[in-house]
Amino acid sequence: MSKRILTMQDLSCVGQCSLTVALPILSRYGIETCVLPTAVLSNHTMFNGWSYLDLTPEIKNIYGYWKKNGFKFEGFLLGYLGKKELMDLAEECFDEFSAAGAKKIIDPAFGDNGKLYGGFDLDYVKAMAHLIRRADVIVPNLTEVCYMTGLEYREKYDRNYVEQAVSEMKKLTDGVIIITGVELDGLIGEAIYDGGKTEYVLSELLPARLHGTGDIFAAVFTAKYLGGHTLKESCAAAGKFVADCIRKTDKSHFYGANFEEILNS
Ligand code: PXL
Repeated sequence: MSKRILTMQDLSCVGQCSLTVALPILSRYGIETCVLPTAVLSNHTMFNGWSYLDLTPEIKNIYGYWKKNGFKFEGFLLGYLGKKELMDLAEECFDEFSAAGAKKIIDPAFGDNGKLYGGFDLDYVKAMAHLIRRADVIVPNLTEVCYMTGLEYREKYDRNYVEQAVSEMKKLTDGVIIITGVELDGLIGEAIYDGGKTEYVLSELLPARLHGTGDIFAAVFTAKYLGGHTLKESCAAAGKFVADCIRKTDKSHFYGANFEEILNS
């Protein structure tokens, strides 16, 4: 039986990311996916300016009807939320709409390459650092780890640094910690901490980094993990999917990764 899950993130009209990535990927993997759009943007924020319709004021109204209908979700994938006021609403969503055993997967999705995405500030980071105590699995990149924990951001690092990053994250959450986009020994992948020793899933490092690949990773990971695969298997599948997308994508623009061809292959 297919799982019914909820993904809460923005809807960017142009530029593949967030909902326009999560929805097709999760559906393709057989997960019934309900959406809670947190904002509608003309385009994602790597383009030159964007409009932003904040849907925060509508969310209580949506919850009212969900309560009335008794909706429950067997999993949650949170990505780019947009406003810090949404953190309390995310917690309310977990409290009201979790089916028994529902897994909460959170991608902080507020920065990369040592910088915050446009429109975010340190108050948002602080609110996210608080929200992730509720996560069963958190999938930040090193930029997000550094902002949330205060660890110094480095371009070059070794396993010790990554494990220090894991230790800092452990202060914020009891959930599984998966640090994405970790580059070690000329390879790229994830550091996974699930209570024991930190484990790594690494594969070929491609010369390009593309916008929106974090969202693709989170969606494939969620589909696999909620589909019953192990953390390591889910990371390996998601990492391979992202690498295949990068190989297929024209790198001269910001429209996002070409995941459609991979999804259909
Ligand atoms: O991929 C993360 C993301 C999601 N949504 C919006 C973004 C970004 C990254 O910049 O701008 C609107």
